[in-house]
Amino acid sequence: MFSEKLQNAVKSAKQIAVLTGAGISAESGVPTFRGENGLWRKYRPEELANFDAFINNPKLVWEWYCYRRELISRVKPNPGHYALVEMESIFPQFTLITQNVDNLHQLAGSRNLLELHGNIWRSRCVDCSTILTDEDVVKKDALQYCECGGLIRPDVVWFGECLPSGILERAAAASARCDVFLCIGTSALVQPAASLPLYGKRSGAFTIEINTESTVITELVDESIIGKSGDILPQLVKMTKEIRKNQG
Ligand code: BV8
Ligand code: ZN
Repeated sequence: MFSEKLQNAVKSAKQIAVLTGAGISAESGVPTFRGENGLWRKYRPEELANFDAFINNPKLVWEWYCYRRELISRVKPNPGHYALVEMESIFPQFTLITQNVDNLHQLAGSRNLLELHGNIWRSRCVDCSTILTDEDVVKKDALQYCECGGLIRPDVVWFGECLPSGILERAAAASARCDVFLCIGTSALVQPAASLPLYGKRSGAFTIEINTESTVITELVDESIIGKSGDILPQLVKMTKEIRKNQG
């Protein structure tokens, strides 16, 4: 399953950077964005995941997020999420960068985690930016208002919005200093997240893609492994432990 080159890279690696997308949560039952049963098959991103759409039709957008929260509240992390938790304990420097807002990495136990696009379980006031995490706000379908009177929105990054300050810089720094860059379950279409594997590649990291199909970056990575992350990641961790144990 794993080439000699990949095994050697993992054997000597000190710093690992991992970028995950919706594909790592697919086996938990969370629909991806662009797959055939993707979340966006019914809607187009511009209709929902942007600020103007929210201001023009807050009820539709808020209901879409409540629908996704309801769905996500019923799923669990899968072996792919747990494999990354194990990987974090193997490598001295391990940075997990996720585009996902589903909180499944946190539930699985990942610690050094950068959320590029926010978190669906947090809400935020449009006017005063107060962050709300209480479950009630999350569960109600009806629009919610802050004490200041501002409309409450999901605390996620919409198209056309900048990523949370500092997060992208930390993700780029981790990508530029790692020895191995793992890109898992992303179509690599959304910027600036999709540039991170290239930072890794350009800085000399051994770049690995794990995806059920090829993507726009497949040609660029050092190793493309086609398959489900929930199958491949546990095997990658098993191989890593063996190879580094034999290293003494
Ligand atoms: C920004 C949060 C600076 C919300 C998301 C015009 C105007 C403004 C901006 C732009 C513009 N043109 C381009 C841009 C930039 C834009 C962008 O990239 N657009 C793309 C679509 C062209 N980016 C932005 O706007 C970003 N901000 O640039 O700020 C700026 C500001 C103003 C003006 C200009 C620039 C903000 C982007 C963040 C958007 N928010 N999510 C929410 O979730 O509701 S993005 C959304 O897509 C999710 O976060 C998701 O994670 C992300 C990426 O999708 P993927 O994770 O890759 O999911 P996808 O379904 O696509 O792919 C799944 C993959 O998994 C597939 O490859 C599949 O094969 C694989 N898979 C499936 N099952 C498995 C598997 N792999 C392994 N195992 C399996 N079992
Ligand atoms: Zn407010």
